[in-house]
Formats: sequence, C-alpha cells, structure tokens
Amino acid sequence: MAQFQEVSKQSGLHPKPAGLVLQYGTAGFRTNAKLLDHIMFRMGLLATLRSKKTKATIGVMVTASHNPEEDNGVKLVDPMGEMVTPTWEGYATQLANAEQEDLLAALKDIIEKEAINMSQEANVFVGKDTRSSSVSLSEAVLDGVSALGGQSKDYGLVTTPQLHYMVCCQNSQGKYGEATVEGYYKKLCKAFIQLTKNASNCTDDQKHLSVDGANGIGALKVREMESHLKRELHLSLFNDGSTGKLNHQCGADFVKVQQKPPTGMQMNSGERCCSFDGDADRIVYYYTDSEGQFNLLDGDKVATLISTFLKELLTQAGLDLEIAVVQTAYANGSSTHYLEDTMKVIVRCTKTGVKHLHHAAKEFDIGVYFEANGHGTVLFSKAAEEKIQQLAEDSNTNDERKRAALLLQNTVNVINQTVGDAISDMLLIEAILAIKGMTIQQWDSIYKDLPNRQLKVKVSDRRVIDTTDAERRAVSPTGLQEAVDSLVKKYSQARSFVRPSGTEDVVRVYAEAETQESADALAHEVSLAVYRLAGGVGGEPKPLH
Ligand code: NG1
Ligand code: ZN
Repeated sequence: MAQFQEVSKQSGLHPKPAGLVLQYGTAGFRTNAKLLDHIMFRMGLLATLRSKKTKATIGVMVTASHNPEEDNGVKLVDPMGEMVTPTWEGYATQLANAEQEDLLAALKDIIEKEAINMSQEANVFVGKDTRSSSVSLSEAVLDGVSALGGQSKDYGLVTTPQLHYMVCCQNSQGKYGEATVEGYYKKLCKAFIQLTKNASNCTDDQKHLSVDGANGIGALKVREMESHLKRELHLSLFNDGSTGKLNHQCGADFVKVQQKPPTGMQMNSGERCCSFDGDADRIVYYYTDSEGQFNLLDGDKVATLISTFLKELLTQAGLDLEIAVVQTAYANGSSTHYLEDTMKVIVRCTKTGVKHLHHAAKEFDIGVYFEANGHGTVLFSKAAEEKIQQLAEDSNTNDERKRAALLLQNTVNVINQTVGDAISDMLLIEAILAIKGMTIQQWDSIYKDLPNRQLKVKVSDRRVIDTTDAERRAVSPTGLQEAVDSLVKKYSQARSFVRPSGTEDVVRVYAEAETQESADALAHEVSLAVYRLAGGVGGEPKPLH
C-alpha cells in the first residue's frame, strides 16, 4: 500500500538509535530530548491509527512537564480528552521499541489486532510546550501523521490541558466549547466573571494574585488570557520565560518538593502566590507570614477548599448529589482526616498517576481529584450536570436555591474536566476565595498539615519493589515492609511508604510525622532500608541534618 511506502520512506528521516528501549509510562514517554525524534514520528503514526480506530480526533502533546529543559516527552490524548487506554499504552511501547527494519511489521501488527480500517479518515491535534526541542519534535509528530495519510491541526504553543480541552471540544461537536484557544479563554473567563459577581465588596487587594509561570507555557497563556478577565483578577506574573530557565529553581514541582518559594518572585508578607509547572497542568499556592515563615497550600488543600465549597452549594441548592474526594498515598494524613471526620465526604485512595484518580472520580456524581503535587480537577457526572441545570432554569424555586444552582453551573463551566489544569484551577480557587471573602491564611487554617518529607533512592533495578493497597505497602523485596513498619512505630503520628517512580529511575520515599525532625529522620531511615534491602547504588543515603 502507498501509505506503508510513505511510512518506510519518512521513517528513514526519523531513525531509531539501535538498541534504545523506552517505555510509555505514567506520563507518556519522557527522557532527554535528543533521544526522542523517532518516538515523536512513531507517536504521530500511532495517533493516526487511534483516530481511525475511534473515528474521532486524537491529541498529541509534546512536553516534559516539570522535567528539566533538556528533557522532552510526548503524551497521547483520547477522544474525550482523557489519557489513552492501557492497551494502547502497550502498543505505544511496542512501536517505540521496534528496530528500524521492524517498524512496518509492528505497525501492521497493531492494525491487525485492532482490526483498523485503513481507509477511515484520521484527525490529530498537536500541541507543544516552550522547550526549544519541542519545535522539531512536534514536526516529527506531524510527519508521522501525514505519512499515514492523516489530517493534522497544529495548535503550536499550548498548555497540556488546553490541548486536552481542544480534543474534547472537537469530539463533542462543540458541546464542551469551541476548539480554539480564544474559545477556551472565553468560556473560562465568562464563568469566572459570573462567579465573582457574587463576591460583594471584593477589594483590589483580594483581587491580586502573584503567579510563578515556571518560565514555561503557562506564563505565555496567562498573558494571553488577561484581557478576558476584565480586571476582575489582577495577576502579577513572575518567571515568565523572558530571562530564566524552564522549571529551574521555580515552578510547582520545585516549590512542593523543596517546600520553599521559587526564585525570581517578589513576595510580600501575607500575599497570595501560586506556581504552575512547566506545562501548566499543576498548581500550588503559598504565602509567607509576618515572621517570614513559608506556608504551602498544596493539592490536598486545594481539594479541601473546592469540596467544601461544592458541598455547601449542594446543601443550599437542596441537591442530593454524592460528592467524593480522590487522593493518592502522598495526600497529607491531616487532609484525609479532615475530609473524612469533619467534612464527612467520601475519600478514595488510588495509585499515583492522574489516570487512576480520574477513573476513580468518575464513579461519583461529583468527583474532586487532586494529587498532593497540585494536579487535579473536578468531574461532574452527566446526571449531576443535568440536575444543576434544571434547577438553575426552574422558575418555581426560591432565591437561595436558585443562587446556589447558578453558582454550581458557573463552577462547572470554569472547570476543565478533561484533566488537571493550572489556569482553570487558579480561576476556580480565586473565585471561591472571593465569594467566601476568605484570605489565604484562613484557607490555610482549615487544617494543619503534618510535617512531611519526600526523598529519592537510587537502586540498580527499581522494579524489585512491588506494592499493593494503592502503593501504601510494599510486597517485595522480602523484609522491606516489615522494616518500614518498625521504623514508623518509633514516631508519633507517623506514616511512611516507598514506591518505584513511574517517571524517573528512582525509588520514592515518603514520610510524615508529628514534627519536621521526626519526618526527616523517618524518611532517612526508610531510605536506608530501601538502599540496603532493594539494591541501592552509589553512596548510602545521608541524614538530612
Ligand atoms: P512518579 O515519578 O511516578 O512519582 C510523578 C508524580 C505523580 C505524577 C507523575 C506524572 C509525585 C510523588 N509523583 O510520578 O504524581 O504527577 O509524576 O507527572 O508527585
Ligand atoms: Zn505537568
């Protein structure tokens, strides 16, 4: 077939380094940008096949999120803006690792297994982040699409959640919104302005937010959006990419893991600040208090704020909808206690990785899901959206119920339900704080985080660690979980777990305890246990203090 001849010809321009093996992991392929040209071409091919199979538009996003500038990566987006299914993740790995001469056979294998009609048309949306390598890598994706005769639309520089949004808009025939960047700003900002109309007496101080753009795409997009906000939110943008390096000493991942402010940001005491990550799908908030102490409000605090707001609105609206919060093992223990014991909402714990959280959140009328690192969103079931809409349009309802229903309706519209979205989350959080007349300090005081520490341990093969119970317990290697259990017993209010990372060649260690000293000591002792029992390499982990 002519299509396969074209693939053969084009693939010669995107050769695979012999012997290189990469895996489609938690966040797609991610490694040094120099190793990715053939992967991009092949993901263009795979997205075209996925489009033919689903008879829908598929997205391909070129980004390595919070990784260093030198890295890059690629993720496929399914028709409703979701991550691709595990079977297709498997195909992605097969196709990526086929040696040059075996590429056509690998492609034909997928076509056969999935019974793909090759005369079906295909559409692929492509987006990229601001990394310099993203320019040629996204060209390689487009080459892959055209080699198999697919149509593509290149959105150029967009955030990851914007690309997810475009795919969902396209496949819902515009019901979700207009598949343009302008359409995205219009929908979100209109909902934000409607929401904040309910915030009477909102002062200029309350309308001000400092944003750390991680020197990435989020910064560019915030600038683009600003005029749509009609000065209802005043943003001071730092780390906008004009001078600094992407994700270097800044961005949501740096702030969360280091538990300190980004460089390049002017912070006045008490002022509300937030950081995006490199592709703007994560957000964390923070402030320094009058003693200069740094206070972080991570994904758990965001989930608590949003779910409290939604629960109050449901009560006011008299709507009987089940609301749940989905977290991972990294959620601070205090947040889980607060949600379960005080807020009385259902809490679920899943494995790390948004696709697991997203999946679990779909089980409820309203599913609020957030990773502690600030990646998350809210999902509304179709039935929930319909009930909210009916009530908002019901002329026989009283004023309080109507007001709550309208607020819920605008909340649905400000949220990007396809995936965690720093811009959309920021607008929702800002609207909630304005409506509730709440300062960041008041939000922070809803519950007090248990001090915690995250560490990494290098081992020769991280796959020796196998986990169960949403990654909270290790089942191998022998003796590791017992060692963790006995270390945890030494400290008050302590918890710890270990798991192999899905995005880096390390084992992650998490510990929390009553004091920072205890959390640090426990994390160190557990790191030593991992090093000794799971094949540590390099020098032994050193104590933090
Ligand atoms: P790994 O490397 O598997 O821990 C990290 C994050 C995840 C998720 C992915 C994808 C932590 C502890 N882990 O995964 O939550 O965001 O990256 O980006 O934050
Ligand atoms: Zn990201």
